[in-house]
Amino acid sequence: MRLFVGLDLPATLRQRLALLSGGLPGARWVPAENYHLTLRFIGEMPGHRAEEIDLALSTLRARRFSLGVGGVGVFAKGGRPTSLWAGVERSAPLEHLQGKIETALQRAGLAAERRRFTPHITLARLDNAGEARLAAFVQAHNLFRAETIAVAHFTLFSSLLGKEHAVYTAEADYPLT
Ligand code: 2AM
Repeated sequence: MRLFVGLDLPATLRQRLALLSGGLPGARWVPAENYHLTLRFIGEMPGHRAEEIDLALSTLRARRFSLGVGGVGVFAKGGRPTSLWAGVERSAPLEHLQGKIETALQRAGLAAERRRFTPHITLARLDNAGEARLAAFVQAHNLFRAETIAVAHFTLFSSLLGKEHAVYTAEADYPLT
């Protein structure tokens, strides 16, 4: 199973984000049902490890919090833009939850994540998006702000890679207190 820990998003926010799709040649837009915020990518795990991970996550205690979403940005690899995303405000409770998940997963035997946590919601993968068009898109949507959302649980997702898009399934939800 390919696993990751994340936040699913309310329908109102998905609808709002979906309005950003379009008007950018070279963008493969993520379908609205796939929008999510990754807190920790895990990767391929055998079934028995998935159970240990679930157990570790279910003992974690953290508080509910609200999350601000706004702005758009681009990730690039080797100078080439690879993905377009909506920004997520960094906040102490979000960082705290992410840190607790990291600790729980390390206790369950996973190697430490070396990448810095950069909260984002991927809107599109980019193949040869023209630089000028991309820059114009980012500028046009930089003032984008969505309603603040209430985060009351986090989720262990499985991901089945498909030809067009991945299929994400919520395997377990963990309530925040
Ligand atoms: P992305 O949206 O920025 O591409 C499920 O695949 C989630 O895990 C996606 O949100 C993806 O982030 C993230 N992800 C996929 N592969 C990853 C990797 N090797 N390292 C970190 N995150 C990854």
